[in-house]
Amino acid sequence: MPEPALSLESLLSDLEARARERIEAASTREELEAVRIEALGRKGTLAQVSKQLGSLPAEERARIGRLLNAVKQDLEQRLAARLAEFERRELEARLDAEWLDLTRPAPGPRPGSLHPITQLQYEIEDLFTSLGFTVLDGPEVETEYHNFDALNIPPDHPARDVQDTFWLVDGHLLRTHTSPVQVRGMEKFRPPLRMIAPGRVFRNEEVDASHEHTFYQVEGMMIDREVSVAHLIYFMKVLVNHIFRRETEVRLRPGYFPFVEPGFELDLACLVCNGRGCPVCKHTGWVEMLGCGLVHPNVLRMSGIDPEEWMGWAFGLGLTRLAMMRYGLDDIRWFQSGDLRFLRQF
Ligand code: FA5
Repeated sequence: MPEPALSLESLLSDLEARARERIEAASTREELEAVRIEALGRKGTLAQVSKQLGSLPAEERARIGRLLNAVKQDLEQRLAARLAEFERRELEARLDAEWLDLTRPAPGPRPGSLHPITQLQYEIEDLFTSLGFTVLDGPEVETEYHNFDALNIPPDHPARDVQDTFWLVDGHLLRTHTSPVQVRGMEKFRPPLRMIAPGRVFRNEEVDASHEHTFYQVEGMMIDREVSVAHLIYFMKVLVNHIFRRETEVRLRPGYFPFVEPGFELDLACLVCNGRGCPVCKHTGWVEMLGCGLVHPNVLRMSGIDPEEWMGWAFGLGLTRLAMMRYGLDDIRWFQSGDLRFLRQF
């Protein structure tokens, strides 16, 4: 009869030793849980031993029973201690990963910024006001007279077709350029006159990488007694060098605008591809930046200025195009995309 008790005793101590070893060796909660189920579960090894107690004599049953309880308690304590250790380590790892510096200021709302075109416009305004120019504003919904007639573009003039116009039902139009502000400036102020007029213009034309239907221009005009093409070129150079803060390659070529004579177009070496050719410059290496020239005597006369006494130069700069070159942007449509990923860069 003592046989089974002895073998149960040694079985228990074997079970305990093995379970202790596995508890120590467990490296995850899952491994620990597997040991618990195997040793202490309803069908576990201790439960199997417990079933055999009934066949022992009363005294032995009590002794082995106490031993069994002691082993059970010991394993339960070891499992709980190991589990607590895992939990502590997991918590430490989480605290490390989710570390918060409570002394830092709260992030708060992200500050906004001016649109890149507005920033460039303000820079140009600052430059020209420092050179004695006044900044003028004009309406976006214009009369046909100010947009065309007063600029020496009569109704049947082919130049009207060049700038595809959005007409309104009441006979007004969305201005196709900022040149009508020249006319308004001449009507309001007497010469000598130095003015610039930044603003939004509209053209009913196909949109592509370098053409928008709605874009920005800056008009500039100077009227005085002794004004020449040399002045005009000087101011254009000052403008380009100021914006790009370095010598930038430009070319001047003859251009036709009914409101100037002679007329020129100024191109900028494409800064998107550095002149190698890309969709922005239509693979020419040059981007058309502005039109300019000496104000036509008819334009002066129509605004009540005597062309025998006064002369002037004027330019109309593509501000949106200039912004593209400034930021090396390969598509003009970004500016009006409303895409915050784009806008947050400025
Ligand atoms: C004019 O608008 C004339 N009013 C400029 C002028 C003023 C000439 C005073 C002489 C004296 P033009 O249509 O070329 O000219 O446009 C001027 C500039 O606007 C162009 O050089 C170009 O930089 C820009 N531009 C023209 N069309 C577009 C467009 N669809 N999208 C973006 N920029 C454009």
